[in-house]
Amino acid sequence: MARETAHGQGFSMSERRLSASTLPDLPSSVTKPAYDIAKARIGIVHLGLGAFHRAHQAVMTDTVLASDPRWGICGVSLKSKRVCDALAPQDGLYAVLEKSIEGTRARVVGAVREMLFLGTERDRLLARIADPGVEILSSTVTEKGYCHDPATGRLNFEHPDIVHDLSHRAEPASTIGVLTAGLAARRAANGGPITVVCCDNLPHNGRTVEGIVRAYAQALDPALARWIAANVTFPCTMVDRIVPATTDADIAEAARLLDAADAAPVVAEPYIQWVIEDRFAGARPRWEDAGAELVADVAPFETMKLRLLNGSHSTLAYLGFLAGYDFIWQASSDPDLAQLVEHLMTDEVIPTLEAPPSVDLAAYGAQVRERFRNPALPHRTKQVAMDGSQKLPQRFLATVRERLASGKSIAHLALAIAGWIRYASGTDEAGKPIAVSDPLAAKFAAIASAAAGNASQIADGFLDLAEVFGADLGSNVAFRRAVSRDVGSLFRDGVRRTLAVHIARHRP
Ligand code: CS2
Repeated sequence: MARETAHGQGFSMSERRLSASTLPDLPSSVTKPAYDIAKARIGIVHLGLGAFHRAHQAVMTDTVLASDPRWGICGVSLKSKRVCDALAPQDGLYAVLEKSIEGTRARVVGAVREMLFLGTERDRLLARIADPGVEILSSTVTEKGYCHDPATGRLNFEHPDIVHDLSHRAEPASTIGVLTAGLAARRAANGGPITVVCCDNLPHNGRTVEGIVRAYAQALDPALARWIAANVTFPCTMVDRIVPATTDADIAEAARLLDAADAAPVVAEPYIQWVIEDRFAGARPRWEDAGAELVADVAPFETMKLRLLNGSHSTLAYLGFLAGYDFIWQASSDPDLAQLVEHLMTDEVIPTLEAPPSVDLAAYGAQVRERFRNPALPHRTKQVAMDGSQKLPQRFLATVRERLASGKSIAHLALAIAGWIRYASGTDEAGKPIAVSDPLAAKFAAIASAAAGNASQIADGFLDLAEVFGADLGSNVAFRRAVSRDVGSLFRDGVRRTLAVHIARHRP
């Protein structure tokens, strides 16, 4: 008889499985929780039990639990039961496989002490958020999970999930609906103040989510909106760790390293960074003991990371995919793409940034480029390419606006954005369809089909998407001209030749 893993691979029932009872017998090479997992209490409710949370915040929280048992995590899956089902027989335990050229290191994390699936455990979830022992309500649901308009950062009241939630008030399904229902339950139970910690790559993520939640609560119940304003804080955070999707090969590697089956391991690079605005409504874990930075102002860290790391990541994803690369490390090792990313950082992005305290921006950029080249980390260009409509504004367009306002060149940024348009138009250079995964994918397909291969019409159709470019950039002639020219060249000459010409033109 076989059991399903989070990735659909079967395990035999006779195989030893990672769990509280097998934990003591794991090989000594595996790092284990430095505390008794049975004694940990729940102090954090986290929405979005995906790989990123388990490889990032849960790891730092695991370190804190060694000295403070208050901060166990109740991890919530909003859409699919698979991770809950995989973790339940393992008592919430899973391995983080840290991969570098030196090899793979395995650490078993015990921080996730409870798993809830919204579909069947809504009442337990609301009771958890209302519990005064819970001080933190955090989230990792990706950019699109907040149902906002990416160009303005405001709640999109026409989003189907928001329309649904406002008309099915007892059964919200979106992150914002569930989060607000949790806050309402806490208010009703007199659970006290609470801190909402967004850990997604949104610009000013705390402020943005605060605005979205308050707008939603106002539509639901103005008294609730007032309670939130008085009792809930939304610190901004910058989160950073590269976490590729787990594959069957990773599951097999975890089994080898643990000498026990793990149905839900996660894979990550060695690097990890978490910068948190110190603005908590109540008690908080001492995440600084695990290396997090608690600061008064996250903005310079966040802008640096979104524009230098994520902006370059997306550049490599779109142009790299078109050039035939499956993995980010391959695209980063391509000489022309590597030069483009270096120029993008040095000539166009860094001049817009304010360096965070004691950070050297050039050194940070060089370190990011080195992280991307980690050949042990099979991070797919296709994975980073997802949801471009939600990512472009904070990764490229804020930089574009600032540069245009001061009359500066945007040549590299324009090529990166053209790469997105070329990719999102839905066919590769051999004419094969690309499975474009994006909330606006249907719009992209309509633009491409109406343009019937005419590059300038395709560019126009994309640049008219106000939800991405806003009214200002959409009507900026210099911006449109620069991007359209590169879209034309990508269609006419292909990515290789476009890159070569671009690099030759910008050689110092
Ligand atoms: C990536 C990020 O998928 C993406 O869009 O750019 O997930 C990136 O790996 C993380 O932000 C790194 O911290």
